[in-house]
Amino acid sequence: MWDALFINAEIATMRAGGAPYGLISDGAVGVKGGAIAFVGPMRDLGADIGDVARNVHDVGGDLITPGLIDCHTHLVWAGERSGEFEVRLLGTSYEDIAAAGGGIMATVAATREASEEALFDAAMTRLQDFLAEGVTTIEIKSGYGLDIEPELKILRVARALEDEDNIRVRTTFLGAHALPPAFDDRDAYIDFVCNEMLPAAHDEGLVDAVDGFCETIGFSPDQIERVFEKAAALDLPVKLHAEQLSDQGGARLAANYGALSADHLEYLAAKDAAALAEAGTVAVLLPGAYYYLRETQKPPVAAMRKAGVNMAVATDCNPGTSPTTSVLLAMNMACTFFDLTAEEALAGVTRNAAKALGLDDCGVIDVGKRADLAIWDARRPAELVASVGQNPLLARLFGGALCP
Ligand code: DI6
Ligand code: FE
Repeated sequence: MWDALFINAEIATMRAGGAPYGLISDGAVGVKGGAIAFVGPMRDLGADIGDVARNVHDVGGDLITPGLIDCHTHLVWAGERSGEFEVRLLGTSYEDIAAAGGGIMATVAATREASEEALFDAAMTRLQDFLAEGVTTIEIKSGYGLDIEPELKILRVARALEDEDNIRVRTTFLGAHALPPAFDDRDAYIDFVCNEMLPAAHDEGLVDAVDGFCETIGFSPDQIERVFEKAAALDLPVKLHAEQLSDQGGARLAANYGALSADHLEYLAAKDAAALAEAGTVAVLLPGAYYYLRETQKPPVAAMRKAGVNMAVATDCNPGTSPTTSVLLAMNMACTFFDLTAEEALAGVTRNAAKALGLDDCGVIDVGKRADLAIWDARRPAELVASVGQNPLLARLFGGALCP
């Protein structure tokens, strides 16, 4: 039998291929040993639920979804960048600020200065917002250290967050995020990333995936390719910040390397959608960065949909281009700005977000999957997507345990 049973629920299982949202009305979810042991209509439960009687939760028609997954964040940083926001309002571009040594480098300077404890506390405060919105898995990138010790510090903090709270953390090494001041040659820095930083982080067991910033103000496709080669040699999956500010062909490169995801993609050429679909590379849409940079170029969502690309949605939580901790807001923006359907937005933070992290034990409600669930004060899945700045979460279940 079950450790706990949730009855009278509207269940958005997010299983692909069936009813919209994989919806089960008048449903029940049974949990055992941290996994889902039953999901289906109440009428399939049978009469024998007696021995879990104390752990039967009647949710009275409320909505249950998979726990949400944010598959792209830069959660661990120090300092703040409101001054940049002010000058951007007056017309200075994000690239101009980067060229003048601000932007990512401003956060790198503050993050290098900060102690591991201070970084942990700041990140933990942000993490609470994610938990409050029903997030059960979060990806966290390094990339604000850009030297061995500070990169390791960020990744250690990310791992420590997982130890401390009821959350699953996937770490991504983003050494190839920007050129640090100690280097004036991008190729030499990439050598350092490949030969020293990435191996050091990997040796400590701190890396689940490897990412890069393929951009005029970041690194060229050739330089990123060297990072991907090193990742392959270490048997680590790759992801890429691609086509955020210009079309560099990064998404094609990512697809060639069988990347888990290509992220941003505002400047993706529609014809390149096919390469992502073929490789099974998830397109991670980050509408918060689009909004905050007041971008006008939109990712080619219709072409990606037509090509059969799996699309995920994430916050990109970072101090410079997307200072938000709200997955629900990202879902809404993915619809209003990028024309996702409400169902695509919810799939983007559940089923497809799991794919973008290479996880196949979460992101849908199905027998055998982890019992990571969110219970909402809502009757229809679209309610989660349709509101702005509201949070109807009632409860979060992590590995079968109800979290406070
Ligand atoms: N693209 C982004 O939007 C973040 N990193 C990246 O490669 C922003 C990083 C920052 O401005 O701090
Ligand atoms: Fe990012």
